[in-house]
Amino acid sequence: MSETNLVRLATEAGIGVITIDNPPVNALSPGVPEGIITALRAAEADPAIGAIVLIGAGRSFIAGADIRQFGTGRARLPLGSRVYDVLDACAKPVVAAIHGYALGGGLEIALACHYRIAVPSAKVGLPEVLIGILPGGGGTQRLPRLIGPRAALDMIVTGRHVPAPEARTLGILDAVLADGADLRAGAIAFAQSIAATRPLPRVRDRTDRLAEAREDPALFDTVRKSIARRARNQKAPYNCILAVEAACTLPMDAGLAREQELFAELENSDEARALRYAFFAEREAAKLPDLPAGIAPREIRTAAVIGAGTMGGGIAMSFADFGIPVRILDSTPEALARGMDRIRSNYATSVRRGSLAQEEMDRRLARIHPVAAYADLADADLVIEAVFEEMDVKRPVFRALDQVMKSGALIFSNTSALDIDALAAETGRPDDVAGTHFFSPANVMKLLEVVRGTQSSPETLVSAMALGRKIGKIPAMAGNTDGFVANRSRAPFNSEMVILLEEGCLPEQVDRVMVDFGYPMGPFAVGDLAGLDIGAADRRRRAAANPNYRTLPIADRLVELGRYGQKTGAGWYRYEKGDRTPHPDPEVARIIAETVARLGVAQKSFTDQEILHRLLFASVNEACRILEEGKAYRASDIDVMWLHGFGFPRYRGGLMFWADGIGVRAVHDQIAAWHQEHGERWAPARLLTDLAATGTPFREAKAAPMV
Ligand code: T1G
Repeated sequence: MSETNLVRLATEAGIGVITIDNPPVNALSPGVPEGIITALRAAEADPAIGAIVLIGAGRSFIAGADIRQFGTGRARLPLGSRVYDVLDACAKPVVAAIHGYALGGGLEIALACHYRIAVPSAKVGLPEVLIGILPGGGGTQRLPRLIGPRAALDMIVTGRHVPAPEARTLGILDAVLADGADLRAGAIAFAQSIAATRPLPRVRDRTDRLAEAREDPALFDTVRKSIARRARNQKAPYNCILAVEAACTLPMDAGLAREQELFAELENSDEARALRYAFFAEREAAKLPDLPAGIAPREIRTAAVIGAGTMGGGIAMSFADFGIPVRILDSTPEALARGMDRIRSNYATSVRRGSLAQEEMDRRLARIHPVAAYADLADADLVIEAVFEEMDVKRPVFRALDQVMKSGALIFSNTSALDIDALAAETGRPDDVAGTHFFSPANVMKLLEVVRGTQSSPETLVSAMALGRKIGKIPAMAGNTDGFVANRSRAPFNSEMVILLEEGCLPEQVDRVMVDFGYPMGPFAVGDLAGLDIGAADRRRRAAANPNYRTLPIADRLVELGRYGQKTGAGWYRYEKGDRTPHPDPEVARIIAETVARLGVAQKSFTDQEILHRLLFASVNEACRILEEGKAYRASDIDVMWLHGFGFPRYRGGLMFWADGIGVRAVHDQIAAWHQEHGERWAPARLLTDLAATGTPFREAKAAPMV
């Protein structure tokens, strides 16, 4: 599109209205900044124009710089001639008129204007830190001048979106229009009202709020300490703080130069490349390349959940949290009552922590309706089965749902591994059946693994993916295989971590390595949280189905001894009453030694890297098998699942992106060596061998057609 298409200038009642029109989110793609500069200069030169309005076409103001341009080496306009600088120097007042989003460079453009107004539903933010960089368009220098360094640090270091009313209170916005007001008309009227006002209120001239830093010299170190755990191994959050610090210690132009230096340190960092990759991988996962385009999802106005246990309750909350009325049923009134109590308790905890208002808790609870019979679910648009993870329990549920649910209702299962086709076969409408696998806690974890049955219709699959987005999840498609994609790719990791104990590791050593890598918790501590009895049941099922299944005697021994984890006060670790802190337990070391002696396994010491690679390479290998079997569309979908299902550190991009950083040949060669040393479980996947032979990165692997 030419600059004039991307940005156009019109004059209305003495006001020059500059409209940015770069769908879908008015990103500052090549031609957009240049177009704004051209329009500004024309408006400045036009005597018929007394003031200027900057507004976005479509659904938003400006969503920021075009993220696809980063890392491409594309030259950026030098300081002094960028759109922010031209706005800042404009001789006529410019009003930013904001709807939808003003994010990143979009908000920085608004900050370089003289005034900012918005509709109530608008949101503003500087989310650059979330993609591993920092606001490079003057935001780190202007925002502290406008709202003070403390509030500016909160926005810039967290990257959070700020709703218009709060932005008004903070001082970012000069006005928020009334509900339903026409933004363009409101902006023109506002521009007319200030057209003659001089001097022009340039943000760079505001220094009063910077006094906050002088009054609190410890401000920046306090923020650095407050983010230490969350920003572990990352650079961008700390550079954000340094940039804001510069705003409080340097004149504006020197501060802008310092901002550029700090930005340049980040743009091509591993952290930024990984976070940019994750951003686009999440959006790519929503695309179903083998389904016809343009399929409309079924409308979901009401939902139902079968099973009021931990998962069923969390799923019901997921609907209520996003305004969807949901009915919930369990096998007995007592079980249902327990489920409702758990839901109330979960919400009450959020209210107690201050993350949820009491009124909002009441509104959400009012959307969750316990019911006594299947017949009470009949007119729901969708139902999710979340009963006990046994086929003998699930089959009759699916038969009952088939009897009662209205025609066209979507019938989903939350099963984490069981055969979707077998469940669909219990109904007369297998095309309406699919898996929607939530991750615990279901109302918190973002991943929704959509599992396609052989007969799931395209409309059913599109509807399941749309449901994910509707309830704030990140949906990703999986083929119907044991463990689907997320848990199947994770299974070798879960085995290998225990096998390492047979060879000389201790749980706390493995956990330290994985926490240092960036996981919020070590895998053994996570096991204690989830319950070791659940893993043992899964191993029994797999061993019954596969005589070659590699058993885990140490893990089985703990379960035999009743050490299920936090719920029994001891598992891989010991727990003090009422305290969830894991403590290394000499009893576990004794159990390990006893088992090792019985197995006669040679002992060795491990480097941190070997522990890390033994766990993650095992899963990379399984991920290759999943791709070659056509059970996932793309390697980046597996990354999305690891980011949002297992807490893989986002600044490393995802399992496969991280493996690409090591190199497909190096990964292959190490796996081949472990194949020689440890046997068949380490046999390199065929796809891995093929990728290594051609040097093709994992993220460019061609998956087999989804089956
Ligand atoms: N650049 C390029 N493409 C973008 C984009 C961006 N900034 N934002 C969105 N897209 C694409 C996205 O990939 C998808 O493409 C489509 O638009 C719809 O997006 C100088 C350096 C605005 C809240 O970080 O947070 O400014 O999949 O599905 O759910 O200091 O998009 O359709 O092909 O997400 O309604 C800072 C990133 C950039 C904002 C809308 N800005 N975007 O969410 O739609 S760095 C951001 C978002 C910067 C300056 C710095 C969200 C959204 P496709 P979507 P949505």
